[in-house]
Amino acid sequence: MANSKYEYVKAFEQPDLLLPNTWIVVRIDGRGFHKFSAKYAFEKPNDRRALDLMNAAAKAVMSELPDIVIAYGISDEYSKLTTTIVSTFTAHFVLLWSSYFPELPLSPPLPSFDGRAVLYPSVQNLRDYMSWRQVDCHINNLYNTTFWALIQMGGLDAKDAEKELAGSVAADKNEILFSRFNINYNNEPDMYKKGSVVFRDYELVEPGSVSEVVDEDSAKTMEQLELSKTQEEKDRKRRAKAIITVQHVDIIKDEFWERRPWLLSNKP
Ligand code: DGT
Ligand code: MG
Ligand code: MG
Ligand code: MG
Ligand code: MG
Repeated sequence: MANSKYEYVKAFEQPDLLLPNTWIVVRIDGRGFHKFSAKYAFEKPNDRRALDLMNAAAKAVMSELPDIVIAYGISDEYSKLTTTIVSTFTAHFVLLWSSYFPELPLSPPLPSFDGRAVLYPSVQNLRDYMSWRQVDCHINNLYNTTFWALIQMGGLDAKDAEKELAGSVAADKNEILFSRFNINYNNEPDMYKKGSVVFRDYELVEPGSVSEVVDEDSAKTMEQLELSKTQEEKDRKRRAKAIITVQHVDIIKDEFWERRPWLLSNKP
């Protein structure tokens, strides 16, 4: 293409580098979803359809981008590892909207998401990040469940409900739910209490076939490098074919990760 006097603007494109050997977390969050959820009258505090739609969009993104290892979602946010593109999520969210809200056609302002990439250099950092999101999910959901019970079942207005909960600890909220509204928080849906984890569940397809993970290329001959490239390609294909599952389980304890060694096995 011919040069033009305008071409200098290309120099403004700065390299946007992430670091090798780190876990890339891309956190996606609905923009202005406070208003958006009011516009479409999402049920409070949790709207099953809205959360199912978020999960469906996350699943679609993972099928399209096989490099993504795991995704975790709560409320209007979704955390994804590796080079996800927010727009893929948004595109699927919009495409799938009518399956979850058949009675409510979308109209402007349309849903959009912001995304930020954060690099975590160790498995411990990454696990702590995931734990942080799940703890947040628990704290927020216990608060919101109690807050909305006080309003919807207890007849309080928002201000009084907020006052009632000021300074309360988890045990107080459990007690309010149980003694006043006969709600045992433990019996609330796991999706609301624990959020949603999206990952490839190889156990469901080919048990035991995922253990050989390509190790560091550094000390290898060219031939071995060729081989590991093919292996990498194979891994990629297998990931693309694997079943993607959405589960509402504890990701803070070791058990989740120990049972699924393929999730964290290819980095230091
Ligand atoms: P932002 O992210 O700065 O653009 O602003 P927002 O308004 O998206 O705020 P954020 O992300 O801190 O909070 C998420 C909002 O979405 C919050 O107002 C609650 C709402 N939301 C998320 N999930 C549900 C749901 O299932 N039901 C209802 N009613 N609201 C929800
Ligand atoms: Mg935000
Ligand atoms: Mg938001
Ligand atoms: Mg949010
Ligand atoms: Mg491009």
